Amino acid sequence: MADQTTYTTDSYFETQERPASLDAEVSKVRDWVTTMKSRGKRIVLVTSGGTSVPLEKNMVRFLDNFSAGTRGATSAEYFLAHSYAVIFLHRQHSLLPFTRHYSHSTHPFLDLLQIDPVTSAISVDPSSTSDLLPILKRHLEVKEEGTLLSVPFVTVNEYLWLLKGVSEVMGGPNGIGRKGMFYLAAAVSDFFLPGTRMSEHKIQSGNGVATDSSVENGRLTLSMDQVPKILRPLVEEWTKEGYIVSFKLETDPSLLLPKSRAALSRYGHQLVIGNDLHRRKLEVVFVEPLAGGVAGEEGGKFKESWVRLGEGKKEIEEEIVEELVKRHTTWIDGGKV
Ligand code: PAZ
Repeated sequence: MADQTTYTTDSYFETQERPASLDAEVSKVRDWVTTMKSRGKRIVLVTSGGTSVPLEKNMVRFLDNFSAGTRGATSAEYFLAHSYAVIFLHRQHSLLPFTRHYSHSTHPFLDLLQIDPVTSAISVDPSSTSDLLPILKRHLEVKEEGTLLSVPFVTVNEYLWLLKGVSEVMGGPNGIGRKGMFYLAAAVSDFFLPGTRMSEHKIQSGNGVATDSSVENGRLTLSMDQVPKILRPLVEEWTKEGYIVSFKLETDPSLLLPKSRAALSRYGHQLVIGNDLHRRKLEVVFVEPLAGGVAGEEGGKFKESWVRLGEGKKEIEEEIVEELVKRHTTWIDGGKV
């Protein structure tokens, strides 16, 4: 197995380390799904953020990508507004629903606060109250209802194991069936360094003299393997009845439609949302299978519809989620979308 470069999902899970906390996380998800199901809820799994690809087992260095989790966190809020229960599978420290409005350096939370000079009591600056109030109200309501389950991961390996575990719960015999949706917005690495070739400790440069097998003449060489295409077992094995939405990100706009169509033909799921890196907050394209639609090179027939940030809407996710809820309703009713 040491020289393997392409993995099936089975050979991946047979050879790559199972996270120690996996069973506890999946068991939490199972209990929560049972509760939400007993309340008659629809459940959406939202995946969000980037994935880290460790270069060392005691991870000091890693490869990563740009995703801050804006799409996932924003969409989760709109799904909650449509009365969905949300499993939020996200990269640790990426944006979270509700708190995203006051995160990091763009709109820091401390800037909302003021101190009374006499009593030292802390309060919200009145100029911020009208923005904060509806967000805080929704945050507290959702907490009270327990309809948002947060599941963090860091590495691509943790992501893959959790996606499998959560999907098997949602799609299993006591799962949520057609009332489940999968909204796969995380930007998942296509490449990883398998455990067998990963340095145990921090890769040493030895002050210019190579001390590690991957460093020669001061140059670090990485040889990475392909992450298996996880959509196939998701669609074919883990959750046969769920409504599955994957995302396709491209930087060359001419690839957006062909690549989205190719993904749909290959995996046979319900919808691919194509987005261009620079225009992703303004427009996305829905690509769906359709009898009588436009024939692609792959032989399948597709319907394409653009969703654009509309007048009076602050965020494109509001429109994306509105469209998906309609399609999911048709899916639940057993009709063709
Ligand atoms: O996290 P973000 O809002 O900055 O970006 C969202 C996104 C572009 C990562 C997402 O919309 C997406 O396309 N995810 C899938 C990427 C891919 O694997 O092709």
